[in-house]
Amino acid sequence: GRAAGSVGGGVGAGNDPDFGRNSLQSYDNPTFSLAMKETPDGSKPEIILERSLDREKQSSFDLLLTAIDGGDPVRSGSVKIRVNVTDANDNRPIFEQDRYRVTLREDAPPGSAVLNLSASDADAGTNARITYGFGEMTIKALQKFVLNAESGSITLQEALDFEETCAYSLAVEAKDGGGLVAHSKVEVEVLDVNDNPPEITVLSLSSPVPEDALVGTVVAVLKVRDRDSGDNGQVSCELSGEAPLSIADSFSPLIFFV
Ligand SMILES: [Ca+2]
Ligand SMILES: [Ca+2]
Ligand SMILES: [Ca+2]
Ligand SMILES: [Ca+2]
Repeated sequence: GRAAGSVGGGVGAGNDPDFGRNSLQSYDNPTFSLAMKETPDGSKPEIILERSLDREKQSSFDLLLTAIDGGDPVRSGSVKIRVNVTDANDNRPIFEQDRYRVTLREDAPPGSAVLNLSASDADAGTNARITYGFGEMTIKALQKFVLNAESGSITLQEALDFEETCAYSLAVEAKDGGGLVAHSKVEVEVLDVNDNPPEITVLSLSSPVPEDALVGTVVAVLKVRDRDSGDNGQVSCELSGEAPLSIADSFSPLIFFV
């Protein structure tokens, strides 16, 4: 015989003349509806998806399908149906931070930990499985740093030199198993260490000096340089020994006067 479908506790029975002989119910869910499909073997209830699914909000639905006869007293039979939602890769990974900043002393030994990247993915299984990698970067930066694809940890691979490069910008990526990618940046600031002694260069030297040289005669012109920065590169000079000479500090070349 024919039957009417209803959802939500009896809504929508319609004007089916045979309503009452058989009826079907599912409840609790606007996501699914019941419809009766006419087939040569009679009409059959079908569960129809009414709304788009989101596994990240609800990963399964428990439905109760009840059939009621039209007898007196009414008899019914019911079956529980669980609908599981499989995951689609509809979320890309998200980095904890859009931009990371770290500072490293230039004397940090190779192998030093720089940073642990962390990204999350709302999907499930391989769709949420994240691997890390570097994006497009200078060869120099790729030589200095290494990134563990599984753990997201960045370590120093090669010694730094503040005097050569005082900052690096690392482009990092997190990719899920379905190929969606997130991007972030790591700004590495290298801190100066006093690893260079001052260098003294003799630019000119008048020796021997005649004994009748006038007081104030320039005897030597020197250049003093320190490759470090700030206080580490500030140089002051002193002269020791017994000669009647002094240092005049005229910008960078230093001049010795008699
Ligand atoms: Ca994903
Ligand atoms: Ca998903
Ligand atoms: Ca120095
Ligand atoms: Ca230095």
